[in-house]
Amino acid sequence: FLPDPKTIAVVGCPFSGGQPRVGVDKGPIHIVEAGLLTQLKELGWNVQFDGHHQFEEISAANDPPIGKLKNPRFVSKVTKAVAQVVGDHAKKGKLPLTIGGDHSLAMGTISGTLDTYPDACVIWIDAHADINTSDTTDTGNIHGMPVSFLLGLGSKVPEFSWVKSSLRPDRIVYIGLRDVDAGEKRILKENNIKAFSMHEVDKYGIGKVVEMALDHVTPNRDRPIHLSFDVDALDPTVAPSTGTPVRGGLTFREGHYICEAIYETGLLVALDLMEVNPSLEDEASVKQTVAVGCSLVRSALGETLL
Ligand code: 5AB
Ligand code: MN
Ligand code: MN
Ligand code: MN
Repeated sequence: FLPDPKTIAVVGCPFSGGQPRVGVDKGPIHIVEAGLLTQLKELGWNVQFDGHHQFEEISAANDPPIGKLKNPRFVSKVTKAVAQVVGDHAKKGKLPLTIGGDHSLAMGTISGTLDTYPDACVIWIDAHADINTSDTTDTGNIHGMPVSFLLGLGSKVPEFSWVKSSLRPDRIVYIGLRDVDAGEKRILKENNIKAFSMHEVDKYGIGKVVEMALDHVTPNRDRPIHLSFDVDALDPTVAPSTGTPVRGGLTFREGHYICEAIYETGLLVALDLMEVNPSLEDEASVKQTVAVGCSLVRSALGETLL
């Protein structure tokens, strides 16, 4: 889908309004400072980086909850701008790499992808399903909801009416789930959404799971793929510095294998790396998590072991 010379447009999103823990907004700054852009150039990509995405804060005082949703105007404004930027890059034939920031940003990134490639499919790597609706959420944190907005589920929230809600339930697949709320389990079942939890990863092995996931969303291997990778899909021993760690996650190799296998399809058109929080845990953990984030991205963009 991408014309030569192949170009990555890096969109750094220092945004944390979709969840309560400070510091996840520093994720993209650390990842870029760790040298990711040079590493991608070494893989043969043209790399375009126009600086981290700038936005104006909306203070909590001016942004009271809408229903249960916290910081709704701020999240809406930032993710809408991100949708525009990602969509613009994609329409110019570039591969947008969005570095978060919290996972509410995926409302924007995937809206931008769907606007460009209406038949795109989504591969969502996460400990969580992020499919709470404005009705089912217990926390009100929007980083736990982007998928429901993209599928058009739950009560409509006018503030988010701009979100592309055209994603079909059979065009998304999950890998890595292990902390799914009761209401989310119901939504997954009711909408027949394919999900490979850590149970299936244990049972079948990651190679088979990725193959089954691809067979589900792109049986003929012809649809554009948007990969949204929440670093908390990895086990906390592998990626400790993230806001919502859950034990029993993907190993270092399982995470990288997913990225390598998706790159090999030649169908990847957009990539998100989300939820790295450099203010959590000790310095060594931060370094480790940032390094793992960079290497996941390299694997998804063509780095091979041999
Ligand atoms: B993340 C929880 N389901 O809705 C909620 O890290 C957690 O982007 C959401 O996957 C985790 O708040 C969101 C309890
Ligand atoms: Mn998560
Ligand atoms: Mn997530
Ligand atoms: Mn998280």
